[in-house]
Amino acid sequence: MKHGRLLAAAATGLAGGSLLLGIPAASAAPGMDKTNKPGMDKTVSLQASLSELNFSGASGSATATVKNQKIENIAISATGLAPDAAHAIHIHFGEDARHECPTMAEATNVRSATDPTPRLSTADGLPAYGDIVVSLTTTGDTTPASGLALDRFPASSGGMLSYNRSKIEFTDVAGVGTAKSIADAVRDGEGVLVVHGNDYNDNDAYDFEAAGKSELDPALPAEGTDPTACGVLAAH
Ligand SMILES: [Cu+2]
Repeated sequence: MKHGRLLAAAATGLAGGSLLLGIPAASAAPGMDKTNKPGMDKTVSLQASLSELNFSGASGSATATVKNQKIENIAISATGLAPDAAHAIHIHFGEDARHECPTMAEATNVRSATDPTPRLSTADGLPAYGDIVVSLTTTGDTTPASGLALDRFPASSGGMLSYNRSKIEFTDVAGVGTAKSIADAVRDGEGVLVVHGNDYNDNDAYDFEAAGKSELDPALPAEGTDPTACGVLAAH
């Protein structure tokens, strides 16, 4: 099974990939938001509308409730994804990021020598959305360390995916901020939801033929890690 082998590679390639995602931030100062006085119950409902990246045709929506330093619940539904494949999904944030989705104008790659279609890697999007701060896995760890654990991310079925998980704690992320500062930023609408995974050559597998190796982990195909949909989590 092609997928099975990819999943195993993803699990072993995890540590190296997440290291490469780290971008040193200038500072990790605690949030100075006046609305976040100590002792106040800080609960915010967030929504995101997911739009395609990499010409994927994917779209979707997400809702999340964030209370203090915890995601009480997050629900995501998306369609038009690479069918029957695992899709890494993260909340990204960076103090110096623009807190928005990248555009294809920021792509620094093409798919291949024979297919010059612009290709936006995960790294290409970092100035827009920042680092991984939460990995939206289906089970177990949800920290950035699980960012490439494709065996624990939801898989699409016929290109459709739905995800729901409760009680996810924000954690301190080296080079990004403390759990509190990251939770504050996400409640303030600075978190960006990114869904990854494209089947550029429509052969029903993440392979190295279409776009080569992932910049995050050379053991993974870029197809498995390039962003496919994105939306800013904002209050409503
Ligand atoms: Cu991501």
